[in-house]
Amino acid sequence: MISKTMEAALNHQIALEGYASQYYMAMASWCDREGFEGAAQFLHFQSEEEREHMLKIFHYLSEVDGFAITPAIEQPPLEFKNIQEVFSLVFEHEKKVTKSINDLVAICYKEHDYNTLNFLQWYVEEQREEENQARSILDKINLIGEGGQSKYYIDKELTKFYQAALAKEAAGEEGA
Ligand code: OFO
Repeated sequence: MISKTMEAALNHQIALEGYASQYYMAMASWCDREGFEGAAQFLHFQSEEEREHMLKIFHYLSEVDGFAITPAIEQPPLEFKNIQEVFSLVFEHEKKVTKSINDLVAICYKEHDYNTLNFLQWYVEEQREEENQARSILDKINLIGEGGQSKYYIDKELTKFYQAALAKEAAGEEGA
């Protein structure tokens, strides 16, 4: 049986992960319209991942006799200044999620909820990777700069990030 405090905190996380999925989907659509095909593929992939993160907590709550709340669909921003802004926002959002996961871990200690603490270890690791990935993408975008063919090269790099994410997912599935 999970405490009401922990249940509420996990439901808050469900909403945050769900919003990340919507947010990245909106960014993917913007990228698609602006001709950033690789970036759009990458962001659609991330959007799916965030939905999975949301569902993982959803199912966990049911397993521990909690009540998982389906979050409202909040309209994310639809327009962005440029591709730099898109990935700065991704990075900011991932940092926000990391902070929220750390807060959940702190609640686990406070409540002596070692089941949930154990469950959250996966998220701690995942956030380290996702924050690092977002930072690497931003570094690449900044390195390429704003020259004539920069959009082309940025999108090429994003295609590589997408392919690496796909490969990582496939390797995880084989190992499972
Ligand atoms: Fe990238 O946020 Fe989920 O955990």
